[in-house]
Amino acid sequence: MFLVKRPVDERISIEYLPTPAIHILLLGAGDVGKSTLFKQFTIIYGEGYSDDARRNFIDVVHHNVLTQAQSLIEFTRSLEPDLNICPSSRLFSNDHILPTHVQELRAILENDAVWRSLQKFRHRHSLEYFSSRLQEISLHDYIPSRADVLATRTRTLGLIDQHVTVNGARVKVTDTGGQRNERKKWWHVTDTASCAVFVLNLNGYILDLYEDTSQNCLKEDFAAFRYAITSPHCSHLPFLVLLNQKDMFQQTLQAEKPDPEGILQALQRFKLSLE
Ligand SMILES: Nc1nc2c(ncn2[C@@H]2O[C@H](COP(=O)(O)OP(=O)(O)OP(=O)(O)O)[C@@H](O)[C@H]2O)c(=O)[nH]1
Ligand SMILES: [Mg+2]
Repeated sequence: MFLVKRPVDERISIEYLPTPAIHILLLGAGDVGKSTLFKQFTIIYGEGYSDDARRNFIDVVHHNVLTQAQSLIEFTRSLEPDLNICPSSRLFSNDHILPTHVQELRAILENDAVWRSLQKFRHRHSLEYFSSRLQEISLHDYIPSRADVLATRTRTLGLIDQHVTVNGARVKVTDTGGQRNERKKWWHVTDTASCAVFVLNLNGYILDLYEDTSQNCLKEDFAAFRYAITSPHCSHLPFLVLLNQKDMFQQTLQAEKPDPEGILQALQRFKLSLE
């Protein structure tokens, strides 16, 4: 057995590995943070991200910020139809953020209504994080930092492997796609896997699912977990369940402050989302 401690913002430590070759399979619904863990394996135990490797993320960062800002405006409008924001045509017609766009983007993200809806926005972490980096991102010589790389969001399609060394042991890690139409591919690698790390997003209880907005993300996490754990393909696999995005969960609970009543209501909503 092994123990994996904490996600994104803290180091992952694998304390004990029984054999020289371990194959870890990262499973879970979409957006829970599997690829982010995969990137952390690269940073902590693998090749890391050289300048060249980080340059490959430049387009992803620009694309993430622009598309997420656009969907946030649409999302805000669905919650507050009177929203008074008209982005200039040049802002979203470009596929890159230029220095001349920064002020307008900032103004949009700082709008009160937009800020309120950001709290329930699927890509909150990524957009909130990059909103403090707009100036740097817009420069022609911008190279994403490792933190930028971790904050990017790209849906995983298929299966991606990497080999790392942990305390002298060779470990293969397989990242998988978690959206509904990706999950059947999980079975292509379960035969060789030594264990599955099943990732759930604790903060998913306030989010709607990308594939079906009538579905709650945390409920979907449990449905995906049931799908994996009851599959004959996984009957031989030990599962480790990782409750991820604790930082976002804490922020959501804190946003209900200072009213203790509010915290109780938030916990009640969390409980209801599990039923
Ligand atoms: N704040 C915070 N953000 C996280 C955490 N884990 C992941 N994220 C962010 O959540 C977003 C989605 O993470 P991914 O790792 O791409 O999700 P995934 O599970 O690989 O999604 P699929 O590839 O679609 O299955 C990214 O923008 C990450 O930066 C976390 O623990 N805390
Ligand atoms: Mg992924």
